[in-house]
Amino acid sequence: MVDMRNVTIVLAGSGWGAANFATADGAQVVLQQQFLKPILDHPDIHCEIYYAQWHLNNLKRHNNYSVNERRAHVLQATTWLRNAVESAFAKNHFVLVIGGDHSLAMGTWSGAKNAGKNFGLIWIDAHMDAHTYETTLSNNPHGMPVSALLGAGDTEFVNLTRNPPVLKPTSLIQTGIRSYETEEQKFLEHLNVAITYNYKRHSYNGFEHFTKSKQRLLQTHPSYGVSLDIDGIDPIYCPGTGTPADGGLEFDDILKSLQGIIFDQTCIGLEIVEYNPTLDHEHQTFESVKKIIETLLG
Ligand SMILES: [Mn+2]
Repeated sequence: MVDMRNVTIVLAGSGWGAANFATADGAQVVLQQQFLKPILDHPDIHCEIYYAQWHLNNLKRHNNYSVNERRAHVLQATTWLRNAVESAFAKNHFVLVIGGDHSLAMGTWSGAKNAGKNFGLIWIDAHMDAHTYETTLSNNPHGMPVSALLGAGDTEFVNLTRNPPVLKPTSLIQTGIRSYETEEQKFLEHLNVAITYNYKRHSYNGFEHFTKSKQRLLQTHPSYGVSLDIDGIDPIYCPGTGTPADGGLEFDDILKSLQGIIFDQTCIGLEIVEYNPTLDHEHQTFESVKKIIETLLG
């Protein structure tokens, strides 16, 4: 007899934190192209699914929104997401979040903290995402979630959780990192956050590294979560993303790392972000995201 797993899937189609608003469309494609069907049809899974789309038509997808307007929209989307995941985490559901851009991470993991979860986080990304409005060059909030989760930067981002910070520095491991600014690096290295840099293909075994990171976090936390920015993966597999960077993790290592993770009782949840369908080449990212979702079942 197999244990049932309760799963809550939240599709949060917001691109307000990114330079390219069409990052919002990743959630829509995942839903409409039935990428979730293997999860929904799985005999050992009870599933709840929530969907919100912050849609802008092509005429409105201009770049003239002020920093404050975009910040307000990011707060709206992350607040909605936090509320959507909080009760699911509290009921020990496996939470799967599909973005949208990476600013949504502030909502996902603030919700986990609010639900009383004590967890470590594996952050897979080409970028550190550890800017604040003081250090940013772009003013894009998808470059700021790590600082917010560590309790630094914009007060309202930090206070998405009732008891900041969401993460202690020892609760965070970053992997795939290869594109960042000095201020971010100084901030994280000063806090002694574990960062694994990844400039070239095959520079380390991504699967082995993921396994070790998980074991390390589980020595000091009862559970862990995963934040997957698809630009952490080598862009030859996932070109459809707003800020690709050469090199990165091997796709097979990602598939092996996440294989069967839905049934891993120590894993509280996973978010998959920064899939921008309008930037894809020959459906490569489409196929990769589909495969990532399939591998979650084992
Ligand atoms: Mn990111």
